[in-house]
Amino acid sequence: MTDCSILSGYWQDRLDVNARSAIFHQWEQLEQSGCIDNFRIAAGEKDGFREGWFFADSDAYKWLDAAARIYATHPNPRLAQMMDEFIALLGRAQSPDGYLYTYNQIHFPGIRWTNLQIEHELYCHGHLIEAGVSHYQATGQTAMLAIARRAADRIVADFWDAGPEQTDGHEEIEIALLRLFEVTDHRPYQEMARRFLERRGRIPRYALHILRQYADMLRRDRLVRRKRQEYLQTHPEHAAFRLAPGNVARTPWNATLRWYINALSGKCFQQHAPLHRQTVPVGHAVRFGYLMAAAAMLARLDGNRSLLPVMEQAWEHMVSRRMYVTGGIGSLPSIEGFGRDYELDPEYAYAETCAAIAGVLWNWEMAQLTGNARYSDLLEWQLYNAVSVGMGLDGTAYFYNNPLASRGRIERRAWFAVPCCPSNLSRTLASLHRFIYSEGLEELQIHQYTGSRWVGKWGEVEMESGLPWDGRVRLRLAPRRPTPFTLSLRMPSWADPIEVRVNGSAQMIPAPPPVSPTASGYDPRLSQWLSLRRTWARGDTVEIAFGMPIVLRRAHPRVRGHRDKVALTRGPLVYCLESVDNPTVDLFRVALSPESLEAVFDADLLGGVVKIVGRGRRGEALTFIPYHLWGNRGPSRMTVWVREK
Ligand code: FUB
Ligand code: ZN
Repeated sequence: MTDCSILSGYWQDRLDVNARSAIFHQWEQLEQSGCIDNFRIAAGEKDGFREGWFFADSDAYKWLDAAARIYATHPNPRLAQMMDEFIALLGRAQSPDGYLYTYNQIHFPGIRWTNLQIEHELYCHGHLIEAGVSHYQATGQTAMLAIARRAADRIVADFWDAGPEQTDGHEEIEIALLRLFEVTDHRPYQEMARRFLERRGRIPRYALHILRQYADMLRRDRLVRRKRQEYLQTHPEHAAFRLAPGNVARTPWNATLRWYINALSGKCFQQHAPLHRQTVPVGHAVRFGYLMAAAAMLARLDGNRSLLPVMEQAWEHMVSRRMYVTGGIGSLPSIEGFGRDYELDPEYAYAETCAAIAGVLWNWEMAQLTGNARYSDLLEWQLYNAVSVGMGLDGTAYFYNNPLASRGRIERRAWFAVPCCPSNLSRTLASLHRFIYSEGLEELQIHQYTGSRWVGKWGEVEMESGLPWDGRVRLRLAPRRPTPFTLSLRMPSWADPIEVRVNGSAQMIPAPPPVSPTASGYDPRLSQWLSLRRTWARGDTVEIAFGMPIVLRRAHPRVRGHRDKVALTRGPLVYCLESVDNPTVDLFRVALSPESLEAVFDADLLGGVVKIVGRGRRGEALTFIPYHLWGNRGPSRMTVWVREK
């Protein structure tokens, strides 16, 4: 896991917050919300009532996954002890045959795999398995891996020859089984993932099936509520228990109707068509991203690329018509997923943090499969904007959905009734080092620019980077002996001009390819590789200067409500106006004077940022901050898109 270490700069600071604050805050919240007690109850060690959603177990597994990944780079005995104790608890809660799903174990003992479309049973097992893989990779210990394998073996035994109804409504198990295959080399895990993917979208009369599952879920939920009432009669003190509030999202008037249409057609769960026909991104955005990530992982692992054109088309469609300028996906809050082409309302934008994380996973797989720079470009953009916005500066306050405009109803919160994003974010941040370098037969690719050291088959590379504030990057190569290979550098879509010098001598930069306008105004397809082939020797240096002008991005004319509006970006960052910096300005009406804009470093603002200052057409002073930092200073209004006229 650690052939690359992040050593300095912007991401290093974020990783420190993740390791020193976020992970401990999340554990406290999991304890307070009863999520960990659910395992104690399942293990028969605590008398209590199981609380939280049926998929609550997954949040604890994602915490363990995150903790393990953090431990790999920030070892800490306290964290190790917390992990060990939790793993021991999981071992006691797990049924002897590998099954572990506290909702059924506690409320419906003996009942299994009955509501796969809605209740996330396989999704939870998937996160359990992923935690096992991460813990093993981080520590080399096998206790958690053994729990994960027992669960995976149960699934292989129960689902090997199952029908299409036996596929999960929330993809995740596929990624988990493939990750488990990667560390165990046990082929049935890979084959099981392939079968789950292959079976999707083939359930006969899906509308009827999902209605039955929905009715069954409600019936079971009513039983749980009744049990709760009975429990409260003997334990009145438990009546005070409250889950954290749900997230707040602005929804369009026809949200419920659209939920039904999406659910009955199967689109919400990517069950509307077999995978080889899923060329358009639809439905729940996290599920869609996990599905695509799993399909791409499988292609990488088994070498069968027959689905690659499907994924490429789906990606093109998403980028050109269904993605926000932040890289966020999902414009329909009711289904937490994709709307129609060009339907990108900034206030309704759901753009869940987990959906952007799914995008990162998918992009990384596509980058490895195709070697195309566009995927790493979008990965970077999503990380800096649609993912990072999910965690506040001190690691203890989160967003769930990430609109691009807020009139004051959305605030960061310590926790949510559905806390799927915080630990997902933490495990992603803790793995950033995986997305920076990749090594081919005769090629070293640099996908991301961040202060880091990489050790590979030829030797070492050290990188210093001023991003995202300053476009200067410096690489020092130290091959063990002079070695011929190609050093490929991603030329970001956002950089203009670009200068690259190898040992002081300037290199030719390829011109970006022609592209048609995207819905959002951001286009990762402009990114490409600069390939430098030579015999590299110890002490060689590459100096890069990425031009980072302030860019005024315009939405496609078919995106409603965006005419005469611009979104400001600089380098990989999207900017926004927040009322805290502009208390006397009407953010939604002010018209910008583009020629007045200037980028200024402000050491006292939000821990030190480059802000963009300028004027409105009536002389109003305007201050723009990086979008991912909004909401760190109490309640506020915010907008990314600003009038130009
Ligand atoms: O349902 C599990 C997770 O919680 C999903 O990925 C999120 O969208 C949220 O619904
Ligand atoms: Zn989430």
